[in-house]
Amino acid sequence: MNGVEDSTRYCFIAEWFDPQAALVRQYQLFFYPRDCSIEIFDLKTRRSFLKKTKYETIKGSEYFVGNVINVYSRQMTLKEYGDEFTRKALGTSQETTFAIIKPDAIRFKGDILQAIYRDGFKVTQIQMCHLTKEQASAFYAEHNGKPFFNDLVSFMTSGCCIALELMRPNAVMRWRDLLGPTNTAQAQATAPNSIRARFGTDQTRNACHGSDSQESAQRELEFFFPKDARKKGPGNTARLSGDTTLAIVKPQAVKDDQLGDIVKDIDSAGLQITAIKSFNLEKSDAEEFLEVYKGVVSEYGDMVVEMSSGTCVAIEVEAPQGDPAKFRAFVGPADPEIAKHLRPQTLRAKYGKSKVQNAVHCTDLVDDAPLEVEYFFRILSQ
Ligand code: 3AN
Repeated sequence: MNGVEDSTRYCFIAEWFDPQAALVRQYQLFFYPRDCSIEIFDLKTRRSFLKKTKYETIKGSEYFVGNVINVYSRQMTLKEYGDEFTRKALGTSQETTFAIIKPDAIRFKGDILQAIYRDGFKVTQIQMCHLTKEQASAFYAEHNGKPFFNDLVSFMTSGCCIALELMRPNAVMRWRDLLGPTNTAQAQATAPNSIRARFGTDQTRNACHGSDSQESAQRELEFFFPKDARKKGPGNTARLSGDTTLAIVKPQAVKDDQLGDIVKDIDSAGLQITAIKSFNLEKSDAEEFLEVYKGVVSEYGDMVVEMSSGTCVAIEVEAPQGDPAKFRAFVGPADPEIAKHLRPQTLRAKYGKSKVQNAVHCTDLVDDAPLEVEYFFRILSQ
């Protein structure tokens, strides 16, 4: 949204689930980039819901269709563009595409996520899955009958993969460019910096998938990340076996493009990531999840606001030597300032900004690890 004219006004249709009335309310939400102000109308009552107010907590880059924004603790989903002007102005600059990190490249997930961010993409949804034969066959239905189909399906079901929604201007084309040619050997010859050249093996085991058009992207996104909550995409890979612990890359760190660096650090430390999934927490979910800190930590209220202020990414990690406390030590002291002095190699020392925006939440009490993992990967995932 650079170079906007003074009078520019973007319009979105936004929804908010009103817990008191137990219904979804619809709004017209205006965003004025010049002074970062917003204005909201209730579409049903035709009344002003929020007068034009400067609201710098939400950055211009957060206004895109599909995103969840936090307006004075109300979590609003931007459902669609509210007028043609906004659709034209933002529709192409905020194009989305679909990507998969395939089973052969799962060990390079940190490097691949870093390459994705370096190329100016945002990761707007992510989930680690283990496809069934039926799911892989349905996803690649267009190749059914081709000589490589069976090999492709058995490869895609041979291990975990990571499904991604990526966003940036011209996302479909740009991701295809970054991927390089389908055949890894050709990619190495003609596009040595491409992802397939760097991380692929051959024609089928070629590190990543990318949609070939905007239509395919929308269809493939719907397959993995259905918009209608009642539809089910492939499930997550959480073990929920009592020997894992939880890390959450918090909304501020996701917005600051630190997800790739954090995943890379966890992998490089030899820790085993067993599940990954993005979430947008309601304030009530964040309150419930963080309840153990209520009345104990003075930042509780701010922690709730931060946790529900945008997309966060939950990561299930195998507890090192069966001990969640060892993972907590890797994440570091809660206060990044203290972490920088005492444990400069920890995640919070490297990526944290403040006690509340400390990049990563991890399970504090050893006994709570299975409960926290369950909260995200079973209860919230239902
Ligand atoms: P791309 O992913 O480059 O768009 P598609 O959509 O034509 O390629 O094919 C889907 C996947 O099928 C490829 N990513 C690759 O893994 C596999 N594949 C395509 N063509 C062949 C082939 N000739 N031999 C073996 N595998 C292939």
